Amino acid sequence: MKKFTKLIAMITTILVMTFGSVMAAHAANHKVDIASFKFSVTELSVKAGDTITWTNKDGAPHTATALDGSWTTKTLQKGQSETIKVTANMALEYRCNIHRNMKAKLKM
Ligand SMILES: [Cu+2]
Repeated sequence: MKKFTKLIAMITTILVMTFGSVMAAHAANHKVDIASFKFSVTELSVKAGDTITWTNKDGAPHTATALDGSWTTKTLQKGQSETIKVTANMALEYRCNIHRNMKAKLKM
C-alpha cells in the first residue's frame, strides 16, 4: 500500500510538472502577412510575451509602425519579415508608415 501511495505521488508530480511547463510556455507566435496594401489580420488578439511576425508579400515596401511611433519594423521589402515581441503596455494601433491609410490593431 505504501508503494502504491508513492507511485500515485510520483505520477501526480510528473503530471503537474508536465502541464505546468506547457502552460508556462503558452506564448504564441502570430503571423500577419502584408499583401495588396492590406494587413492580413486587422484585429489581432495578443498577450504579453507573444511575438508577431509581419511578412511583406507585396512588391511595394511596407512597415508595421505604431500610430504613436513607439515601435516599428524596419522597412520590409518583398519577402522580408520582422518579428516583434508583445509587451504589456504596447501601443495597440499601427499602420504602414509609408502608406498611412493601411491600418490594423492589436487587442489585449
Ligand atoms: Cu505600405
